[in-house]
Amino acid sequence: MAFSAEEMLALYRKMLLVRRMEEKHGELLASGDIWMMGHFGTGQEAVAIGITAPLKKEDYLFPTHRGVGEFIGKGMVPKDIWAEYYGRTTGLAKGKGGLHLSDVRVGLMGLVGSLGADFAVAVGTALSSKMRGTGQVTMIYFGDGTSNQADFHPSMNLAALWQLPIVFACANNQYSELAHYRETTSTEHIAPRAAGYGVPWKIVEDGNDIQAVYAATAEAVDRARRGEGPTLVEYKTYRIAAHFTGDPGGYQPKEEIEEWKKKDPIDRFRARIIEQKVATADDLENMNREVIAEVEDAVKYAQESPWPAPEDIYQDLYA
Ligand SMILES: Cc1ncc(C[n+]2csc(CCOP(=O)(O)OP(=O)(O)O)c2C)c(N)n1
Repeated sequence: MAFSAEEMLALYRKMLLVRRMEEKHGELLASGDIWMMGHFGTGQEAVAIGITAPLKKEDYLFPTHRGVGEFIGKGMVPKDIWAEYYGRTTGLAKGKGGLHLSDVRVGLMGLVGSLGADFAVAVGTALSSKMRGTGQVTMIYFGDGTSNQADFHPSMNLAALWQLPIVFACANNQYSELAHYRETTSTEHIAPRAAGYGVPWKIVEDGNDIQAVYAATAEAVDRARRGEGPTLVEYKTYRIAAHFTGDPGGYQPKEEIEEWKKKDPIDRFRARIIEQKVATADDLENMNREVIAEVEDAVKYAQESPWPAPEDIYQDLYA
């Protein structure tokens, strides 16, 4: 499977946008302009953009807390992200969602605070689309740490039993909060656990290669769409960023971080684009400038948006 030149550039632009969005978030936090903390996905952009690329707008995606990658990938636009981060009325949740972004117009279900609580909900949307015969696929994206949450298991079981159109997409970035994978997880890999439930699985050894991520995911999404049931795909990658913006670090060996910086998925994709003469370094620098301008405009939009009124707290309540 090879991308067309147009697809390569579109995916590269999305990866850049994710990186620039998160860098800007870090700057705004440092300057005190925003107080919404972030869990950046630096180094994981190939997974976030590669897994969302085979999805259609109407497919459901249950996202993670790790940055804005899959939100951008699924089609949420920067101004809607910033308006929510800034707590303004123009946010899609009118500023009440904050970090817990959602955009149901593009199939982005809400980011849950209690990790793993959405496995069963994702089985629910998959069951719903199967019963309604809509052809929609559900994808639930989660980290290696979250795969140890209890709901993972009954959800895999029911997804297999009912042959639901769902893809379990696990980014194994080797850390769960401040603990290394080996300190928290009994098995070498996550994906083979699927076999216990009769769910096909795959490991993408190089999760920093967007083409490898895309190819494995597209196969799983197609299977689901053909009505052939669930798949679990695990992507091996690395979190170059700290766990969250208040994390003092120190538990990831410096040499390990440096090694992974050399495998930066954006740098690698950029090199491939230039090598294949899809674009020149100058073209890509122009694209970078456009992306920075897009981020700046979106931030400005949020900064200039109105604050909610105190009485708005009583609006949109279920009870
Ligand atoms: C049920 C639950 N337990 C603990 C937390 C706190 N917490 C937030 S992020 C995180 C790490 C999750 O690790 P992983 O799933 O591997 O994703 P990563 O952060 O590495 O992207 C934890 C434990 C939480 N949000 N919910």
